[in-house]
Amino acid sequence: MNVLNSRFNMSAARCARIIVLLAGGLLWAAAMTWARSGAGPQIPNIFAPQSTPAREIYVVSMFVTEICVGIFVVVFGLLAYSVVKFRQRAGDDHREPPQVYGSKQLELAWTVIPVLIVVVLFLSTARVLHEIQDAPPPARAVQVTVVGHQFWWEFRYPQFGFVTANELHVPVSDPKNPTPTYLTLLSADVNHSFWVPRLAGKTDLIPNRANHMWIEPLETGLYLGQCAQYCGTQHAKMLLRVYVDTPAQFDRWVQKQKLPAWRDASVTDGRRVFTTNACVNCHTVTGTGARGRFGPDLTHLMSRDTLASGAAPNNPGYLRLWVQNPDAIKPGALMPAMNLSDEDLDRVTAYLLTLR
Ligand code: HEC
Ligand SMILES: [Cu+2]
Repeated sequence: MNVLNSRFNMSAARCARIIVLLAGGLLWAAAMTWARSGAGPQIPNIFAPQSTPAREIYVVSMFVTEICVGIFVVVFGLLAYSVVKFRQRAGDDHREPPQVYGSKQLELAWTVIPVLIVVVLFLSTARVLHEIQDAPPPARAVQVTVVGHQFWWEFRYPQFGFVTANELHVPVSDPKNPTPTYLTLLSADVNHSFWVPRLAGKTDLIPNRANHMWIEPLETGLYLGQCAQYCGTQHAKMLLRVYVDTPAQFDRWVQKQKLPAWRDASVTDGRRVFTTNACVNCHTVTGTGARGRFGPDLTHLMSRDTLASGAAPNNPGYLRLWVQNPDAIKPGALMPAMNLSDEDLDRVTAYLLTLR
């Protein structure tokens, strides 16, 4: 019986060892693939922060990780040492080893050291929290009000007096002359969460409450993010795109956004389709009667690269498909299919395409 048992134990131990090795190998392969894909600038890689708050969070999290790895190495080292050193040997007398009770030194060591570690972790975290949450906006800061909607983002620029959607433009910040962007986060319906991993931590958008956060991107480019709080069926297609522009690009973009909608005489028919349908109840196009707020502002629709919060590229084909049947792109989106005739669909698409 005993022989059987020990044989069984040995094969179980071998199995466990193989499983651990396999799992380790898989983890390693996943980490390598992930690290390689993380090299692209567009991947929202939390290990490649590009903005002051994200960097501070990264530094403190690495510091915490280092301490934890240190603890792990010490504890595991001691454990491995004892397992090897005090293993069962041939000729052991099987007596209990000497027991140590009430050693002041030991008790003190394993109380004081962990307390010190926790104090260090607490203070370094509190410092970063304070630096991020209590940073006063400098005079040159850009202010943006972000309103979360099911399932898209509204961006208001109160300093410049215009509203846009889904694609946030901000200037790159020069540390010598910082131009961070301060965001006021509101919600029109349910909870959402603003998360662009390379720019800052995530902050929720909660109905009847204004939350605040800021970003200070230090390099130009496109940064991707995502609504990080489940908000309904199309939550997964509530993507965020932050374009970090040079100051000159940003100024040019702002000047363009401030203009009323472009009026093109060749699309009068399409404009009529738009203004005589319910589109105007949900969408704003400045300079026309359309003042709806339920859907994205369309005044400069064609200045955006994507449609419906990153759900599709903004090109004539997808634009027509969207107006014909939003569910084809984003099932459960809160824009109804408007049942336009094919001709009206062509006309209104031609009109939308002039909204540069
Ligand atoms: C009941 C309100 C409602 C009506 C009516 C409506 N829309 Fe929309 N529309 C929305 C909402 C909400 C969205 C955002 C959907 C999303 O991204 O989840 C949207 C998105 C859009 C977009 C994409 C905007 C962007 O920035 O990505 C276009 C273009 C558009 N609508 C055009 C139209 C046209 C043209 C009509 C009329 C034929 C129309 N809409 C009628 C609510 C409406
Ligand atoms: Cu959301």
